[in-house]
This record gives sequence, C-alpha cells and structure tokens, in this order.
Amino acid sequence: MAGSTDIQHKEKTQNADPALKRAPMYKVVLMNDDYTPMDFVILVLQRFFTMDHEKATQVMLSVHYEGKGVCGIYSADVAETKVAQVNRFARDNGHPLLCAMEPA
Ligand code: TYC
Repeated sequence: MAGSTDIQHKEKTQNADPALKRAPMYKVVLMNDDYTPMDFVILVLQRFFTMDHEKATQVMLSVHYEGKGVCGIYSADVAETKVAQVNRFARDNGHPLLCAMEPA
C-alpha cells in the first residue's frame, strides 16, 4: 500500500477506541468558469496554496479542461478559511472564480 504503513492502515480500518477519531479532512476545489483570467487563477494557486508557477499552471489547466480541480486537502478550519479567502480575493478583483470544499 503506497504511502501508508500496515499500522496506519490498521488504525484507519479498525480503531480500537471509537472515541479516538481522526479529524475529518476536506478537499479545497476550484471550479472552472468562462471569465476568470488564467493568470489570475495561477496567482490564486501560488498565493493561497503555496504552489510554484509551474505547478499552479498545471492545476489551473486541469481545472480549465476538466471543470474542477483539487488545490489541497486540509482540516475543516483551514479549508473553510482558504475557501473564504479565495472567494473574497476573486470578488474583490471582479472575477467569478468559485472555490469550495468537499469531504476528502
Ligand atoms: N476557463 C478560464 C479561461 O479560459 C480559466 C479558468 C481556469 C477559470 C480555472 C477558472 O478555476 C478556473 N479564462
């Protein structure tokens, strides 16, 4: 199992104490639209998701061609904050870009 040890797998699948729950995680996603400039989306990905220009361009293009794309996976608090910051930044700059969160 790539990226996960047997012990981590056991903890995830058969937790001995149900009170010891892992924090739920959320994907922060960007939606495509026809109006937000590509360079603005790249700027958003660099500023709020600490991607370099090359990675931000890849993610922006995958949203552009596939309709939606994941910017990162975070705890509920961090995901909510990123969604609010991105949507505020887009609106302040007159763009309809939409950011949302969904269970990971
Ligand atoms: N589709 C936009 C354009 O052609 C670019 C874009 C990419 C917009 C990703 C939103 O989340 C987005 N200018």
